[in-house]
Amino acid sequence: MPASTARRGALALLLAALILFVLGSLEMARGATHAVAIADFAFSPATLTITAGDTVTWTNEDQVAHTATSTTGAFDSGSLDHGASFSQTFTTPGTYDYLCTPHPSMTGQIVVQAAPSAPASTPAGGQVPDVAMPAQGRGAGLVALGLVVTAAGFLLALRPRPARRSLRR
Ligand SMILES: [Cu+2]
Repeated sequence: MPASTARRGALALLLAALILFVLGSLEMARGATHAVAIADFAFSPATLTITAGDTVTWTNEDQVAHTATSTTGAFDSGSLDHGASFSQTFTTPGTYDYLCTPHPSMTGQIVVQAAPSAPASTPAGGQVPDVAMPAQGRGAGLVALGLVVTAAGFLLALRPRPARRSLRR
């Protein structure tokens, strides 16, 4: 019976869908990454507002070395040469002031806002807040792909197939 072949195909697709769902969920939980350029003896943007769980990556575009050093000891990039980067993930909401150790007049600020809890973040009107969340979007894309693969699995399982000689058992 070709039905067993179809069932195996559907199982394989279901497994693929499961993997996509898991990857998508992980991606959504991981948070976005934001870039801060260190250029012309300044941090750009000087103030960056992110969501808890997001990561900030500083990249030194100047020829001289700079640092991104928290004024409270929360993080320290150490000396960053031209082209070097430093990444820091912020999990605790708050305002994080930082400066460049060799050039203390270079200052910046990371504002970390609490991550909205999923159901509570949707206003009563049912509108999803219009916030750019690259990682969430990518994760949602994977979940959507998982849905499509699941649908394909069902179609494959339900589709009547002509008997095939070599696949018979
Ligand atoms: Cu500097």
